Amino acid sequence: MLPQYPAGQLQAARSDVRARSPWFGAARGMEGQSWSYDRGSTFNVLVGKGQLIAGMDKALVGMCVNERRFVKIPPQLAYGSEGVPDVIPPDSVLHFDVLLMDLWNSEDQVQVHTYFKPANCSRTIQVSDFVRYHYNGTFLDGTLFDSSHNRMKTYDTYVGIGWLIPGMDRGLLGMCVGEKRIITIPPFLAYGEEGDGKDIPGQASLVFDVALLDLHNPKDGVAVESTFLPRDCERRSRAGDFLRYHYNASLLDGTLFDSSYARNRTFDTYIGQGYVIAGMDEGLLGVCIGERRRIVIPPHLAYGEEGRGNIPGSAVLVFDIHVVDFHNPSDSVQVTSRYKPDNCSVLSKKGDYLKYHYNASLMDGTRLDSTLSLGKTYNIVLGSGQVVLGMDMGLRDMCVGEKRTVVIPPHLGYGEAGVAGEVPGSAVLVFDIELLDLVSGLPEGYMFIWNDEVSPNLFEEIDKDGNGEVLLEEFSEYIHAQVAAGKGRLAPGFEAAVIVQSMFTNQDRDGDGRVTAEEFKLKDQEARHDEL
Ligand SMILES: [Ca+2]
Ligand SMILES: [Ca+2]
Repeated sequence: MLPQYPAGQLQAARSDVRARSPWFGAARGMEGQSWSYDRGSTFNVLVGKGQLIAGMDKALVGMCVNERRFVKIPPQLAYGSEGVPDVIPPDSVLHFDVLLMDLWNSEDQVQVHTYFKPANCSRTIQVSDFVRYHYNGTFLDGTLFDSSHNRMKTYDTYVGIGWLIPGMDRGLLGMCVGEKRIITIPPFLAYGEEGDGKDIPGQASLVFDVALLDLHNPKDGVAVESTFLPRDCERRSRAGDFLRYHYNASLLDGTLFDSSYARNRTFDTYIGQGYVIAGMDEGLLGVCIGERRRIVIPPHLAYGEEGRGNIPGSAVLVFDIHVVDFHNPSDSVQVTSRYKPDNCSVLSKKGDYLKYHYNASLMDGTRLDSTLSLGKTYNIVLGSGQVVLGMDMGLRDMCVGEKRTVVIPPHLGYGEAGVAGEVPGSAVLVFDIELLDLVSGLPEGYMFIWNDEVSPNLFEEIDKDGNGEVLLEEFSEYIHAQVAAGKGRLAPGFEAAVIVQSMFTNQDRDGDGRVTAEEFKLKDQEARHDEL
């Protein structure tokens, strides 16, 4: 340290500037002797306060950071004719090489310079908010002393409640996510005279180049914004429903960390039952099918301080979701009649043979299948398990000419598995149906019935050649003749030959290929056997 010496008159623009400067200094008047200082032990002094020799007080005025000056001070502005015993001879001219590294004024405040502001800057940092930001910390001369970028990890902290140095607590206020700022802090609002550890010397002004990535308040709840609401929204999701939805998930700074679209598969889950993070469970309540929502979830309702996978700790999450469908396990089939003909008295029932057209689609309108594209009707026997249960239910009590929309939940459709390549798992299906034809079925359990009285000599009539036994050919010929004559009816929707074969086999008790009079019995005479 240079010895203090009363300052002379000084005309200073900034009369109480403190300077922090390294001295590669030399007093060349001393036969080459010099005082030299490394950068770690700067000379810190108030300018114009008489802490320096008059010449130096004068020479420092108007200097800027990183400026280097060579200063020559005559003895009358230095140590005069007396000098300093054993150090500076009388009448010495002193030469200094001064590099200014830092300066500040006790009147200084925190300086904030925003050099990037995002278009949407609605929410800004308030006292007690929790933030995640990246920063480079430098001294006024540009020397980097710390960087969160180098650690590859954001700095995470509360703002305005003393977790930070006062200058940072103030300098971060009013900042929005995506904004970039330079915050310049005088030492008395940073680490003061003591500095901080080996990195920050005493009396250092600090410059933080800050980029805010994340912002929330511990009091925040889930924020839900509906970005698209279908006009037709009769039903909203509630706890216990099973939802299928697509989503893009990102951090507040826009970093995408997950997407169902990338997997080309919806995310399927029960809601309100803890299968997803708390914020999602809440944010998915009250949605409509087809709705798009932005759900913003604070970390305490997401993955907390720990984070998970590529989700950093304490991160706010933004989910942009699109609800494809939802249902409840207690749902039945939903039938809406879109058209009924004037005469709608004959209604479909179990066993009836139906011919109908359909368009099948998913709730989001994705087309699955259509009989119209095949150019022929779909034909089934109602209640015989030829279609999924929901369809069987949706076709009941329908008259020819009627048009319906039938919504089928997955447990009455294709279930969790779906149909590979055609129907997604757990999908709700929509069928637009038009019934074109209905052939009344036979009473339950019958594959053939008589329209009229049964002939008393039935066996003899069937046994055409009168040899006392009936072969399949005789039996088949007889049944078909009865049907053709309108005396009997086969169950509609099945192969006649198969029915006849089955009837014959039932009568041929010993299975020898012929039915005897003994074997031949009417159904009504025997409880369990059907057909004849
Ligand atoms: Ca015969
Ligand atoms: Ca037999």
